[in-house]
Amino acid sequence: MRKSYARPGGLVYGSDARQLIEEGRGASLGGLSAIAYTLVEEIERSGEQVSRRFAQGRLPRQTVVPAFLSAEQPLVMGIVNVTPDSFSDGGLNAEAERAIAHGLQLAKEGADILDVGGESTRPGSEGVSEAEELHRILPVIEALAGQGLTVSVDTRKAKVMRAALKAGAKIVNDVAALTYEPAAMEAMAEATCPVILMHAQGDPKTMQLSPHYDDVALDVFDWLEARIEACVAAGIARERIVADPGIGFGKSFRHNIDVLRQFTLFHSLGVPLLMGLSRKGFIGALTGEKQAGNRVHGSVGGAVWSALNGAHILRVHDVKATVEALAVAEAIADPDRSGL
Ligand code: 7PJ
Repeated sequence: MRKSYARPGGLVYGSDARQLIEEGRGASLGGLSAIAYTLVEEIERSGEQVSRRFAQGRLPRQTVVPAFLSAEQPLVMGIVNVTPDSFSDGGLNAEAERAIAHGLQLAKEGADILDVGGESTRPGSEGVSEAEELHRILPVIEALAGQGLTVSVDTRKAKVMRAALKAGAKIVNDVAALTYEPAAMEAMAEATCPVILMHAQGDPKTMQLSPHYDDVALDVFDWLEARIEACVAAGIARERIVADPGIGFGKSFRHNIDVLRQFTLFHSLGVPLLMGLSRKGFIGALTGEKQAGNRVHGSVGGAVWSALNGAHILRVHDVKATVEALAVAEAIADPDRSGL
């Protein structure tokens, strides 16, 4: 089967971007006002053959940025784990009280969204029961949403999604892209909130054993495209969907690098994009930092790369470091809009 893909390239920023768009020689990347693409890599895949060439062109579908996102710069989603076995903070947030305090701190540091999760999906981890997951996260969601903060819930389970929305969560973030159980899709079809669909190959327990792709970026693209179409067919409006290539979820070191290098490909999905690479294993492999909690500098490098490639949401542990780094990159790329 033959299939064509389009990956935006020749990226230009700030006033240069706006000028090129006005002159009709560039188009906005992912609907973001300060990034333009001037070229498109036309990728043709037929069986095992992949051909690529850069040309002047446009993507088939232009992303419309929904109201809950910014068309100017990426939103920072701060991670609030309520899992005793969470790998990156050593279970520090095991108790709701600590998680709430942590969430409030991240909000103070500039997080736009707080992603509350009660089930670890790190490689090799076992799932938790619905009851346990709810017991962990509901008090945290209630407290943070009660403070007027925007909360997303990181879960694969329908019951947890419904209960979290009732408790005040405004976004559902699902690392299984609504495939964990049919009821998850039904729950989201009945809701009206934004839904983040993340790609994974395999389940958390076994996904890192032997991940395989023909072409990782194209395969992940096809999978996300199919999930978006399935969700739309099930009654979830396209404007509610955010896509995420799922760094570290059934991907080798090289797979992760290839997905990040070609990240702009995913703008062809026509929906906003989330990037989550904070403190993940490939950052440790690149920096030599074995302790997940010490991978802040490498993670910030990856976050800035993602922002410059048009990510709409960055999911991070280290909010202060990320917000400061983004402020510098954004001010240089677009000083007029940064109020300088
Ligand atoms: C991700 C996630 C991610 C989205 C986790 C960890 C593992 N949700 N939940 N994207 N990762 N959307 O934080 O390292 O990359 S849990």
